[in-house]
Amino acid sequence: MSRRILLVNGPNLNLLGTREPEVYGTATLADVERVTARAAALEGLEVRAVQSNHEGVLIDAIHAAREDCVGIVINPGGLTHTSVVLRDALTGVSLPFAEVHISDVYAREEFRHHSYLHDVAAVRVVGRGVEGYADAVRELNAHL
Ligand code: CA2
Repeated sequence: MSRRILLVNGPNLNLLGTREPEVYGTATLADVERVTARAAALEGLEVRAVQSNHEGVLIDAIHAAREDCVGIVINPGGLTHTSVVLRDALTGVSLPFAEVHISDVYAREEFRHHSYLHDVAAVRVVGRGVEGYADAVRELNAHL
């Protein structure tokens, strides 16, 4: 049976490819999901993808991953900088996870420099664009 990872994209990432190309590039969310699935397949992993603008939906998806996933790749969007709830969900399910940011958050506003996940993530990939999701899959798989 193939191992599965959960890909989580948080609030506003459904807008990828439609605005702010100078920050996030021109790839869409569908491209992100394709890049991730391709990298995962090469590692012998399947992907279930979720994107939501609602924190509770993301929390429920993370809880459900306990049943059938071996790890999580997550770009939490702005929740990175605000959400103890998301941190608690990720630590609560005890699955190793990779935190991904498309942009270089450290080259942007100061409020983006702090992550509520940074010390509990198994892997962090920052500022490598959409290909960063593929790097995250490979680096996470090394932890599985
Ligand atoms: O660089 C990243 O991947 C971020 O996680 C993206 C978040 C931002 O709040 C983080 O600081 C860094 C924002 C996602 C919103 O994405 C958009 C894409 C296109 C147009 C508008 C928003």
